[in-house]
Order: sequence, then structure tokens, then C-alpha cells
Amino acid sequence: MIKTVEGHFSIGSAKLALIASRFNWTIVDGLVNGAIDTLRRHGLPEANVTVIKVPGAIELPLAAKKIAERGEADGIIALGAVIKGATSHFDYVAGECAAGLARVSYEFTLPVSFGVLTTENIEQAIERSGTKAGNKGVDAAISVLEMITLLRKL
Ligand code: INI
Repeated sequence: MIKTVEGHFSIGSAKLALIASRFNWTIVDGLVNGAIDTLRRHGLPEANVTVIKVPGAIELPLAAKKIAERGEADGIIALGAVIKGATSHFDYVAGECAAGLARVSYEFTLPVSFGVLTTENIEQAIERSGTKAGNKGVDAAISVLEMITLLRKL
């Protein structure tokens, strides 16, 4: 019989930090609501979640690093929306954001879920923030629960 180790979603007691970027807030607000609703429905008390706001997606990794350094959070949910424009700004912002968040996760052995939309246009972002293509904030909340419970077992 193969031994399988996996996470689940009954988190028990845990403290989470939810970092959200204000840029494209109309979109990110939908992600935040989706994430918070998901955590609530999985039994996490509201008092165990702290919402931190940063200017844009590029600032998410620095805030995540500071939270990780304090050692008080069991996991971080990073939410943002990077929407392609006419310049290459998108590539720098999206790339640095993703790489920076991953680095924090590895450096601190801390689940950091990537709930940052990277889309070609505003329509795609709307679709993924609580309308017809789901909600990336919900996915990010689910992932952090799964990774926290998995790491407790590994
Ligand atoms: N920040 C975002 O979160 N999304 C974007 O689409 C975006 N674009 O396209 O420019 C964006 N830029 C701001 C950036 O994250 C920083 O806040 C800013 O450069 C100040 O450091």
C-alpha cells in the first residue's frame, strides 16, 4: 500500500494574513470577499484573519516578508490583479510579484498562496474575480488551508 500524505481543509486553529493590493481595487475587492467568505465557511474565526493592504502587486512580496519575519502567521494569502496594458510594465510587475512571493514562501517555509490575477484585459479579470470564471481569491484561500495542513504532516 502506497503511503499518501495530503492536506485538507479543516484547519483547526490557525492565524492567517491576507495581503491585498489596492491597484485595480474594483477587481481585488472581489478576490478579498471570496477569500474571506471561503475561510469563514471552513470554520476559521474572523479574529484569526488580518487584512493588510499595499499599493500594488509589486509591494505584496515585501509585506509578505515582513509578516513572515514576525512569525505569527501560519499562512499568507496574497491577492492582487495585474492587467496587461500597452507597455511591458505588466511583465515586470507580474514577474517580480510571483517570484518575490515564492521566495518568501521558500525562505520561511511558510504557505503563501498566489491569488494574483494576471490577465490580458479587464474582462478576464472581472470573470475571475467572482463572476463566470470563478474567483481566484477563493482558490487562494483553499490552497493556503491545504498547504498549512499538509506542512503540519510533513
Ligand atoms: N500594480 C498592480 O497591482 N496591477 C497592475 O496591473 C499594475 N500595473 O499594470 O501597473 C500595478 N502597478 C503598480 C505597481 O504594483 C506598484 O504599486 C507601483 O509601481 C509603485 O511601486
